[in-house]
Amino acid sequence: PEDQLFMHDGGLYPRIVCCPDTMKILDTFEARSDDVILVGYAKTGTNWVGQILKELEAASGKYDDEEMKRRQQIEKELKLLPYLEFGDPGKFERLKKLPSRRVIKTHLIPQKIPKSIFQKKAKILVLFRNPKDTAVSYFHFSKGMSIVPDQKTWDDFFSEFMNGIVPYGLYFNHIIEWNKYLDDKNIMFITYEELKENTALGIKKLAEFFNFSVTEQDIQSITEKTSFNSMKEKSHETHGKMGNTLFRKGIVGDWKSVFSESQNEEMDRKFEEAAGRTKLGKMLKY
Ligand code: PPS
Repeated sequence: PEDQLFMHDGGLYPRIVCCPDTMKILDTFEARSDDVILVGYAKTGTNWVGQILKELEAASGKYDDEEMKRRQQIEKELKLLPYLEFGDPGKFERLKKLPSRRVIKTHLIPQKIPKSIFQKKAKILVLFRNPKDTAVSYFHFSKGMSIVPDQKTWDDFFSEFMNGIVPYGLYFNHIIEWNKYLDDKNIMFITYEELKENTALGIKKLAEFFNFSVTEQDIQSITEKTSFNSMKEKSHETHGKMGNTLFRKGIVGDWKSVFSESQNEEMDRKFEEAAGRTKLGKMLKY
């Protein structure tokens, strides 16, 4: 495991994208009060929801073509990897040059979220997905990316996932920890399933929460632009070779074709024993 994962402050991180020196200085990240923060455990749909937020920001900012190009150029030059914890430690300096409103994504557990995000009262969207589909998505991704050690079969992966021996640790812990923030007015919780069921409505709720001023028409167009098929079609442009692994199926309930009866029981039991008892856990019924 040392090859692919490293331990920092009690947490496991993927070496392929996270650097120990960056993890050490996460708290030097300087948030702005108007930052748009998206938090979600790996494979919960963070690329999808991140794109929705970027589209909302652009529509709300009413940037003309020239301004849009200027922003894209700055972003390109800054060479910022897509998650706060990814890349070299110099990124926190470079992030200061990114024009507002910045959309910042992370897979981190709340204890590791840079403190200035809370101090500046930046709004945070916390995304969850039912743990079974999350595990299946993670398995396919880890095979494609070799970010998890020795994941040759689904059974191996299932066992590691249930024991938290995967990047970002045990998914259930994220639920238990975020549950403590349920009453925080600066934090909104949403599920992948809810967003899938009625995407336009979900996008509308996100716009209201982050105070994006958009029209019904904007919401319709963002719904279309961020559909699974549209994002998959563009994935070579946006994600290069990784596109095919990342935009896999984009559906709810894929776990049913993968989980064995006993794995299903084990997950139900362990979920009920831990995260399932929390209020947030009850929102994630699947
Ligand atoms: S990562 O690698 O942790 O950043 O992955 P993440 O983006 O969080 O999650 C990947 C899963 O999200 C699905 N996805 C989508 N679903 C619906 N609509 C859209 N537009 C969309 N884009 C990505 C993606 O297919 C992964 O789920 P699975 O189940 O593997 O298909």
